Amino acid sequence: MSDSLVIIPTYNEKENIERIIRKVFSLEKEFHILIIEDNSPDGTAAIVKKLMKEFPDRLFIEERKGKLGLGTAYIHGFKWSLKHGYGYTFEMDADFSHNPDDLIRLYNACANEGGDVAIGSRYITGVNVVNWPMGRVLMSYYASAYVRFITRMKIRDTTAGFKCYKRKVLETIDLDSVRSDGYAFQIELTYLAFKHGFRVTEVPIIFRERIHGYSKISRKVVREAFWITLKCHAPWREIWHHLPFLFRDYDEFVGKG
Ligand SMILES: Nc1nc2c(ncn2[C@@H]2O[C@H](COP(=O)(O)OP(=O)(O)OP(=O)(O)O)[C@@H](O)[C@H]2O)c(=O)[nH]1
Ligand SMILES: [Mg+2]
Repeated sequence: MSDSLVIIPTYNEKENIERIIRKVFSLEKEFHILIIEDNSPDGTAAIVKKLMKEFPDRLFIEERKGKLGLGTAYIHGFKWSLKHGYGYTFEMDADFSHNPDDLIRLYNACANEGGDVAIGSRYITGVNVVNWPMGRVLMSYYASAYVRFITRMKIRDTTAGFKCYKRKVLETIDLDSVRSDGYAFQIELTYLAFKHGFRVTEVPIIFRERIHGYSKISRKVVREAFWITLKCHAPWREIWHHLPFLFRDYDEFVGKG
């Protein structure tokens, strides 16, 4: 039995999925993997199921009917992890943007160095992003600066999707209240941990653009991140209640809550 579960959401990752699974299982620490598969048309699920025969007690899959988004995929995975008794739950992309070797550093940050949430951070020592177009680097960097400004969290990389959560964090957060997706989901979860007084630490990582497969990020995901950040911090909520015409997207992405 391992104390650590790595959740990997997948949508059309047939070029990456087998390699990433084998890489995680080759690490010196034992990790289990849960794939949250959204009925990828490219047959990702079949590859996972074939590998489950080779790794019956370490590799698991949860299949959903269609592409339901990253946020709900992780919430589903978090609940699964709590139910199955894991002490440490990780978020990781399937596309090798996150180096699986860094799982051990994230684990140590929580298990041995006092963190409750560990974030694999691109922006601690300058900008550690390889092969991203400049526009994307700037967007991500300034998105984090924006989130820092609004929420007052002292975190350099707030949209990162490479993370470790201690069990007590996922037990404390009301997972059913989280409704955001994509980057906003990462911001919201980090903010909720911070608000509950958990210690959020950052571990420097190098992030690489995917080589195989294609990106699923959309413009909606970016806009949503903007609104969810405002929603996180109450004084700003007051301001936008008085300017409804400026925030036409609010209801669509955040709702009235
Ligand atoms: N289950 C599930 N997984 C998803 C969904 N959208 C994206 N993913 C997975 O989430 C991870 C991150 O998605 P990416 O498309 O790489 O998004 P990104 O990293 O912001 O974009 P790139 O940097 O261009 O790769 C990958 O493992 C995807 O397969 C979804 O709707 N459902
Ligand atoms: Mg990616």
